[in-house]
Amino acid sequence: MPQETKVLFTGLGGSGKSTCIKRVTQNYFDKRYIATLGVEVHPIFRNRLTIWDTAGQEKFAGLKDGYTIQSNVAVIFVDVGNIQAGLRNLQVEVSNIRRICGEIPIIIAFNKWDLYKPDNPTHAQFLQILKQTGFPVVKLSCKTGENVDFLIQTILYHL
Ligand SMILES: Nc1nc2c(ncn2[C@@H]2O[C@H](COP(=O)(O)OP(=O)(O)OP(=O)(O)O)[C@@H](O)[C@H]2O)c(=O)[nH]1
Ligand SMILES: [Mg+2]
Repeated sequence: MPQETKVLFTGLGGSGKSTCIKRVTQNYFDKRYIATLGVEVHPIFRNRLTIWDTAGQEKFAGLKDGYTIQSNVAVIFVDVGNIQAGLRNLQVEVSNIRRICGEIPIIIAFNKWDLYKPDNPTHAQFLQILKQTGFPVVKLSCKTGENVDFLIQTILYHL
């Protein structure tokens, strides 16, 4: 693992990046939505990882390229509740990451898994599309806590 490991959290506004950090650091689900302004930097895991939690909302994302520089791994959040927009955004995120950071590992965090309905054909179809990207897909819920630890393990595994 590089000495200072920079983990980029990216994805649309409201996809759950900041909530994920609260779940990891405080084991707490925050049901409020307070949009991140620019970026928040969080050392976690005995300072082995530094998560850069970026703003998903376009109006706060002016310096996004600068925050992305020298990331060692990127986690793109896609929200079950906003799946179509999340998928469209995925392509934008991947090309930005490739342009700025080259061939770093990319992980898809399919968040708000508590909202996933297996009998909803759209949900199942989108899960299939995400898997076909070839990136590791972690299905997690920051609300219930399901697979949040597994996301961290997946990040560590890919470093
Ligand atoms: N049902 C459900 N809601 C969630 C989950 N994770 C986050 N949320 C909610 O989604 C909303 C947005 O969460 P944030 O973590 O602030 O989203 P963000 O990606 O940081 O948004 P920006 O900072 O604008 O980029 C909040 O109301 C959270 O409570 C989840 O797993 N399930
Ligand atoms: Mg945020």
